[in-house]
Amino acid sequence: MHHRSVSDASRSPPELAVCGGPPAFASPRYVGTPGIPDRATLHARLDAMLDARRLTNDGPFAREFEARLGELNGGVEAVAVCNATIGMQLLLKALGVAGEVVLPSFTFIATAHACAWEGCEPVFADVDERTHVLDADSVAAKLSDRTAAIVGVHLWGRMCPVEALEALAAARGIPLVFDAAHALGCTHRGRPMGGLGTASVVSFHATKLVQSLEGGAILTADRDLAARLRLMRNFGFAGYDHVVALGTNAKLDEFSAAVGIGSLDCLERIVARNRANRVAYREALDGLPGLSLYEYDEAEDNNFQYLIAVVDPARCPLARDELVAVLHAENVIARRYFHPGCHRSAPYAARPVVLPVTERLSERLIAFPTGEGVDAADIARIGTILETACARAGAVRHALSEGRRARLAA
Ligand code: T4K
Repeated sequence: MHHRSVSDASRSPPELAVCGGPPAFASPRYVGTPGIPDRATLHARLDAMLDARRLTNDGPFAREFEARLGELNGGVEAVAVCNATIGMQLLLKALGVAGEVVLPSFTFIATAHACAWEGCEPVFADVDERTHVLDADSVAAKLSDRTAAIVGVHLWGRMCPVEALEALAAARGIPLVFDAAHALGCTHRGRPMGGLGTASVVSFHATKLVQSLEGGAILTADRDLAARLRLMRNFGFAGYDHVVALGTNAKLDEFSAAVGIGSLDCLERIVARNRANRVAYREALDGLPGLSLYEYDEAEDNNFQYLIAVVDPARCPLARDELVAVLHAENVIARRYFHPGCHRSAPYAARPVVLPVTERLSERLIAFPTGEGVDAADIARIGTILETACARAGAVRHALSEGRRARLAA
């Protein structure tokens, strides 16, 4: 294994942009650069859509997308929707969830908002320090007589402790649903994640592994639930002029579905790229003090759509936020996912709760650009930037505080 000391960086260190040098990248490298489907096939699909003048309302591309998603998930039902946030709302409504919902705070704000928007009270549980997903003991401690559902989040594509959560939900007779926005293509004990719990919601937002511009789907083995969801996403219509239930408009349009099908076609290509990027990041971060890659369960299928590194403040010469500022100056738009945690964000912060692991992780993680927006050469350069910054931590800190002072004075 290659081990380098920080002082190796002094051989030919580039001038860092925070210290006045030019940015390493002329154009930004983003977390979440969309993977682009094969254009010729997509154009042909869009022509077919325009020729048929079928633009939305359960059209042929939406149906094909659903069939492909069901297949990918072990034959479950897939109900395509306009985005995952609305998908989660629809699911909670269809299950009649009312009261408290126990969920992690360490997630994208949409998970909490979907619960609150449906009139439920989010009760935040803590996560496991190593896996970053719900800690079943913390969930158990948050259950009350008013708990109406448990919402697990397969963060970074890492499965929740499924069996432990199932046992807690079953003991109370409440649904266990999963926010699987990050988990398409991932498995639990070798089984596709779509069959877990009562239902799972995936996201096809532009920044996701499979994207449909905006979009999402609810996956469930429960055919009655799927049928209810299909009614509810289309105003409750059971046929022309025949409304049988409360509904809303949560449909996925044909343009989005056509992009989603094209994107599914390149799932393997993008996962392979993410995997290769991960190898490159491992090499780039190797030997840097206090910076380590988030580890996956190698026995499972993982999609590696997020490239997460953990900063150990006791060992890294720079703080997480300083590293992120260094990277942004170089046009590497790394992100502090998911800082500061839902429980410390509006409107939930009004009801204080202490979640030590969530708080620690939200101060320590960096999401790096991956997917098709970066290649091995970019990642090696990102490694050199970090190495140089760590070797010159004093100068970096000084430049950042000067910059802050200048901005305040301006
Ligand atoms: N649950 C979880 C656990 C989630 O992570 C999400 C969404 C949801 C639920 C809700 O799913 P949806 O309702 O969205 O289907 C982004 C996405 O907007 C959001 O969908 C995603 N999670 C979250 C993790 O990331 P932001 O606020 O970071 O977005 P933004 O605009 O800063 O985009 C991230 C980067 O991607 C940008 O720096 C640039 C790049 N980008 C973005 C877009 C939209 C592109 O290169 N091209 C693009 O078209 O939330």
